[in-house]
Amino acid sequence: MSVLEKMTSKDAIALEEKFGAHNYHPLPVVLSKGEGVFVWDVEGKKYYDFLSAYSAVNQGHCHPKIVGAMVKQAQTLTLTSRAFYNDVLGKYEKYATETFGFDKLLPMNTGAEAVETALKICRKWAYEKKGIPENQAQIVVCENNFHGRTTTIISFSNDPVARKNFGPYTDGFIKIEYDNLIALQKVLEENSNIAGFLVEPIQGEAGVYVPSDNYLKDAKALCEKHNVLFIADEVQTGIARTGRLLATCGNCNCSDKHCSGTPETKPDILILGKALSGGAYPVSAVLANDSIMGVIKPGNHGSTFGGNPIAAAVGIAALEVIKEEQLAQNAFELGEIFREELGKFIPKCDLVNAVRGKGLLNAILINDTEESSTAWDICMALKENGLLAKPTHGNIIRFAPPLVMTKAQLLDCVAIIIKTLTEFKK
Ligand code: IF1
Repeated sequence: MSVLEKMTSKDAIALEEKFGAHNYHPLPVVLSKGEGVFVWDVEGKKYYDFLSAYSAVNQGHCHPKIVGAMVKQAQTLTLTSRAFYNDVLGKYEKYATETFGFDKLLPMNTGAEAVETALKICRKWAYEKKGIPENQAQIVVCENNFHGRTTTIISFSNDPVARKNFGPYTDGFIKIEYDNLIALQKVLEENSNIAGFLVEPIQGEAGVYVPSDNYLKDAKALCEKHNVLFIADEVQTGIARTGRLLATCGNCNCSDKHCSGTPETKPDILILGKALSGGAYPVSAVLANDSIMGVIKPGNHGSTFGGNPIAAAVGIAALEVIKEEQLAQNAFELGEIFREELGKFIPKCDLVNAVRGKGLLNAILINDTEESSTAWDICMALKENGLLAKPTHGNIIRFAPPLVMTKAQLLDCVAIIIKTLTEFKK
């Protein structure tokens, strides 16, 4: 078959099965078009996208402003490397640092690269500013974390599927229970070589685990007390996903009316990715103030594509869309409706134990074991009913639509979810 011939879903799946590494187990749907909150498969069936490419497509599929910026820049200058300056990167760095309220931005490409960059900055700060003896720095992380797939990052994962047989592992990390301030206080009091605390404001892969209301604020206060950097991984929770510009929003400049604007939760190092580009292009970033970012000197860190003109142009457009379309407010308001509607339904449905989340990052807990196929089977039924979602862990289904969804579309999706759960037979 010529690769140009229109292929069926079956053909496409067979090609990936034969020629692609099997590092994923996708839902059997082959997408060929995306627009706003909708995607279409190769047979032309239309779906609501309730995953948003793991919260990368917050601005909706193929947003015209973002695609337009990408195409325009791609026809002008794609990549110079950082061996030279380019005329877009500085504008992007200015816009992004003012948006999030930091002095400096270090541009990277993927979320994992940004996490690795943050770990390197934290360690270098620890040796050169805090005075921790070289190679003795420890970084505190949380049980059930997800920060990416590099060898160092999976070294501090406790997910055997992500970690096993990828050793030897990187040293220098201490794991504590998530949402447990006593555990954080204890580890900070018992160790003088702690450089930083890396935390997800909401644990996405762990099943959209929302911590106690005071957790981030009190964790940051403990870090300040012990001169430890508070590092927020907002790759998934950032860029308006949780109903505010950032889940740790401490930036009083942000236009989001729901933002508490409290600096108590503002991180020392902020990690962004995914929707920083609206899903159009790999764009990630690490933001910090000069007292921290100043430890990075020429030659200490870099990346061929980091800060390339297309990424910079796309990053500006993606952030402008978030503000112009007030997507944080929309996510906040639609998230309230989503949890309220499902909250009314769940007591009448034996299949679901609870709904939880913030903004439009939500999940339902299925009344079955992690090992069961129930969550997967429900997602297969949702697919038949025109809505795409995927289990995050055996018995949890994540629901994260693009933030451009209207109230009418959200209520339509709630109806699809309720219909599917009502009709579902194990
Ligand atoms: C997969 C989910 C997983 C992230 C946070 C860093 C990264 C991610 C908080 C790394 C990436 C993606 C990766 C993808 C599935 C998805 C994911 F939670 F979003 F659903 F795995 F947990 N920090 N999350 O969530 O960013 O290098 O991927 O750009 O690897 O299967 P990346």
